[in-house]
Amino acid sequence: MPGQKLVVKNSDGTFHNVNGQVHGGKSLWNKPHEPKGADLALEAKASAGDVIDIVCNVHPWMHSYALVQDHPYFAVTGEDGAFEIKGLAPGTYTLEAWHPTLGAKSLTVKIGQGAKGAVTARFSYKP
Ligand SMILES: [Cu+2]
Repeated sequence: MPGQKLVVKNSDGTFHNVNGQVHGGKSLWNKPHEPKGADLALEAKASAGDVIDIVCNVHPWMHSYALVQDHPYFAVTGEDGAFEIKGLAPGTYTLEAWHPTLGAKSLTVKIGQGAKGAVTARFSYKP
């Protein structure tokens, strides 16, 4: 969320760097992270809706994303694609599913009192 710090841990016995930038834009940080070093608490000067690309330049396969939201209702899917968002009041919501390559999908979801249900967002991909 805007103003929140991003904590990065390095429990590896290997040096990394933490290089973050707003997707396609400004650089936020490029910090060394010593093997088994202290946690880094990085201030993300980003706005709701921004996607932060976080890479390690030592190990190019290390790449993650942080999506900045102006509300606490979000989840990261598991390996099976499942997710859960708790604490929503009854109402109608827009659920946005985001994938770094396939983009975003928006779905309208109605939540009833005490309701628990399932919603599926499908992405298509043509190689
Ligand atoms: Cu690394």
